Amino acid sequence: MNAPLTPERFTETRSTCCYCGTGCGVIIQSAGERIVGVAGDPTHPANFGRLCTKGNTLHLAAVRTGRATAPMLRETRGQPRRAVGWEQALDTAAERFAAIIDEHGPDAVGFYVSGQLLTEDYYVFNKLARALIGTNNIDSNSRLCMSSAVAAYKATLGSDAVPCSYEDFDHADLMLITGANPAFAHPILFRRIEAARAANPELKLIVVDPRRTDTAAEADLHLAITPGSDVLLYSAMLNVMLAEGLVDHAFITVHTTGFHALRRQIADSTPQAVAVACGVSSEDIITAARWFGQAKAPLSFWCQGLNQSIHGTANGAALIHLHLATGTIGKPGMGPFSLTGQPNAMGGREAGAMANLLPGHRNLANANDRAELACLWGIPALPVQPGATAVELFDAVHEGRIKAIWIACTNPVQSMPDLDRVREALAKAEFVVVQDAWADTETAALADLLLPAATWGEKEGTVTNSERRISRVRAAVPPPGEARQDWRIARDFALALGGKIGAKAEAEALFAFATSADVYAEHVVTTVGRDLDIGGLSHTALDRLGPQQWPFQANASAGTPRLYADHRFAHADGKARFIALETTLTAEAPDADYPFRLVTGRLRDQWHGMSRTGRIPRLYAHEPEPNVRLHPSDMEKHGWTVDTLLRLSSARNSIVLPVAASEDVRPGQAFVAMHWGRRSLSHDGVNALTVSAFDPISKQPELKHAAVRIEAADLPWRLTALRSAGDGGDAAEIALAWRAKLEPLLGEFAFAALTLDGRERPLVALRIASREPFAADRVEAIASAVDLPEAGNLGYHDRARHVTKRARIDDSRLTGVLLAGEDIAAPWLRAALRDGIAIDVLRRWIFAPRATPPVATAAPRRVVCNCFDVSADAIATEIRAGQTLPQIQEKLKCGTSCGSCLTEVRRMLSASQKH
Ligand SMILES: Nc1nc2c(c(=O)[nH]1)N[C@H]1C(S)=C(S)[C@@H](COP(=O)(O)OP(=O)(O)OC[C@H]3O[C@@H](n4cnc5c(=O)[nH]c(N)nc54)[C@H](O)[C@@H]3O)O[C@H]1N2
Ligand SMILES: Nc1nc2c(c(=O)[nH]1)N[C@H]1C(S)=C(S)[C@@H](COP(=O)(O)OP(=O)(O)OC[C@H]3O[C@@H](n4cnc5c(=O)[nH]c(N)nc54)[C@H](O)[C@@H]3O)O[C@H]1N2
Ligand code: SF4
Ligand SMILES: [Mo]
Repeated sequence: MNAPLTPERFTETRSTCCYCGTGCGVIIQSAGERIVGVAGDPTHPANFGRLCTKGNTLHLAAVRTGRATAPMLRETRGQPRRAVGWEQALDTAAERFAAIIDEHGPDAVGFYVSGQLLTEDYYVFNKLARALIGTNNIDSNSRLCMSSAVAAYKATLGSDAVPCSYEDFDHADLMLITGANPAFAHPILFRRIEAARAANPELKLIVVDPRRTDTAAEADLHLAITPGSDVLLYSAMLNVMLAEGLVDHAFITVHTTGFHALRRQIADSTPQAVAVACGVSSEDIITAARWFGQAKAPLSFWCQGLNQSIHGTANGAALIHLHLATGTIGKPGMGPFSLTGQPNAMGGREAGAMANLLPGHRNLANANDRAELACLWGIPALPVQPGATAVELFDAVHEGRIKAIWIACTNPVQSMPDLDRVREALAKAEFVVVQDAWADTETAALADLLLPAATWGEKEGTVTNSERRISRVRAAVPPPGEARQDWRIARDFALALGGKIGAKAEAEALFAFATSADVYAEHVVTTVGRDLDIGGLSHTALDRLGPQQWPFQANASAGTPRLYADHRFAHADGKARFIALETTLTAEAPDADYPFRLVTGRLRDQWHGMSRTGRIPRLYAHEPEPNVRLHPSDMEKHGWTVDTLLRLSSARNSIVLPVAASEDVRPGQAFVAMHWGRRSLSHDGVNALTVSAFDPISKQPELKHAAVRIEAADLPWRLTALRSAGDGGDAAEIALAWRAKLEPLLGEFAFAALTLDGRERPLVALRIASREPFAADRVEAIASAVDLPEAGNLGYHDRARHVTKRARIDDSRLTGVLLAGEDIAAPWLRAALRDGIAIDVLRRWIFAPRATPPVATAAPRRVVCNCFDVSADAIATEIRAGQTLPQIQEKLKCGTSCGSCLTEVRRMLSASQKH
């Protein structure tokens, strides 16, 4: 163990958290070339010093395990990749792209980038695609995330701008949170919502979510609607407001158009008429409408529950309509606030790096916008042919229209819907480039050329958060090995490509950027005179002034917290619009073949495909294993007990997961988290099942919903392998080695899950299930992959029962276990390994087929508070003893640091009061 570092021994660098769109300021603590800690930045206006569980552990993800450190090239498919120098890597890429462009035209190549890139990265990629190559085939994973919100804002308000600020939380008297679970997905914003409620007990909270999330559990009114029924709900609310005189007719007349048409369209959507389709009572709909209509300052929030829908644009618009009808926009405390998911989804929208956008909030479809940009870039014209959006992009690759694809900072083979098709597409592509910070992602596995990118803590640039606030991202340490900044990789590729397509001089002129500050300066120019005008900003200005909200014009002294204060909207006539609404529910309605409604979403402590959080053992403590959640009544009906392995099938594919009981989902619904993919499972996880149908306006796919069939998987034969990394060891490194060795076998397993656990003594856990017992040679292949061969370890073998057990002992402690054919002791052995119980206590029990632990200390536990490692059991014990929240916090410390567990602790308390 290293000696603790005193503040004098580390350097502090101010930067921004690389996870969610809250955009918290962090202070990176580094010693030499190592990041050793993080702290919240007390001066940052997004978080004032707080960080959530993920932000708090950023330094633990700043490890080398699994990082991409050198360009790797595969000359022939099926062969391994080999390390090459940057020059050769970029030259090869340029040659392949040039050949394809030469033969098939510029639209035969495409770029798929990410809301986790910095604005500068985005800008260079965008210019590369449109100005140098001459294709609009550049889209972003923001298409899976925010594009419905973008489309809804544009259609109604005329521009893609979140009109509100975080400070509005303190002035609202009603909050409506819909299709969002900020208690998990935007925890620091949720802390600010809690603070606002504490300061103003009159502040009401309505939550609309099919599930009873931690966010919903805090609500004064929770509407657990049927997935996809949002438009009906908000239309019915508007009907009530109209009937009860709660709309602002003067505002509607002066500042909007389209109201009469909408009014006609929704006339039949009364609370009574929609209650059944929405799955909630008409009384609750009326209450929600009255609260909203009577509020002086209603503030509404939405995220993926609305965006990821085949009518995501209508969902957002229907919510914005409530604000337009009541004139509650543009003043303190009110307005429609779309929560951005990724740290720089907003920056990507500003830089226009999506198929239908152009830099500076320009539109590709607008000839004027194209001409302006061509002039700024000094090129004759921009390509006109619309580019392919995410789903269309992979479809085009599948159909051979796009032959080379460049994927940067996103992991589509985990995050796109209908993954079989995505895999097939990449297999058909002639050339796949993946630019990622880590080498072991699902997408990286399919790359012909893998380019190592610098990441958080190593990068320079800017990001824009949910409230339009631009913050600096700064490097504290150099990137590992050969890894490079993303913008620089894109620039160097552009220069190499220019030489191959006869545009060397043009490329040099277009990409004359020496630093990311140069890139930013040019980005700023593209915004001047536009709604997001940041003419007054530069890297140095941001360094001097701190994070700022746009617009921030030249000579401004402060940014702009609130838009539309004068109620002049961004459409040419200055008026906001009510738009016609699509009211189908979901792409797939449950039927006799696929009777369950699958809902997908996020967990508190994991980030997307887990390439970062999935390496931090303690971040598994809150949700130790992948599962599907069903209502207890559905489980009872089918005779499924907790942990039964179930097969979930959609019209596309099927996967196996253990079941967990949850009263948070309604009967007939199933919930699976989006995080677990092939890094953790023997299959693709939930996106093997999801549907690629998308909203016709925003092109955002319906990742939230699918119809599925669920049945018992009947996989009675089990194998568990556990391995401790020892005190302070790197369990992620062990998992990486296991996965590499198991790779050839994984496809044969109906179900396998690889997870981490523990804290001071982290461990790796592998679970496999099969219909038939594995033959001895296969058990030995697994045993050797998990480093538990027969030689040198304790063993037990029962041939008749197909049972093999092994135990590894180092320094008088149990450090590894293999249980094949009989693993009922796995839970307590796992706890014993994690707690480092001395072997003399355990020795005679290791191979015993017992389900209960022989020693009191080793009980399986789920951790609720990650800061202080407080388990659900410990909290429950205090609650049973009649302790109050302050008393529990005083004793156990849970919820006193980052606060991410507070909602859950409060839920446990209120559940106990009900019983
Ligand atoms: N811990 C964590 N935080 C994250 C992320 C992460 O990976 N992990 N990712 C970030 C990103 S990129 C994003 S986009 C955000 C996403 O943030 P959120 O959108 O808040 O998170 P989700 O869990 O995807 O979905 C929110 C809720 O929508 C509900 N929902 C499903 N269908 C419907 C419906 O038809 N109507 C309504 N009203 N609700 C529905 C789900 O039950 C779910 O609780 O989180 C960001 N923050
Ligand atoms: N079923 C279902 N599917 C979903 C969702 C859902 O709710 N349900 N949500 C969707 C949403 S909202 C989103 S945003 C997407 C997210 O999906 P992805 O974008 O695929 O998610 P990540 O795992 O965050 O991928 C980011 C990748 O960039 C890499 N990386 C990290 N930092 C850097 C860097 O600085 N440079 C480079 N070049 N690489 C870096 C990481 O290792 C990782 O591989 O998932 C979508 N998919
Ligand atoms: S809320 Fe958490 S994940 Fe989001 S930016 Fe803040 S610290 Fe990072
Ligand atoms: Mo997202």
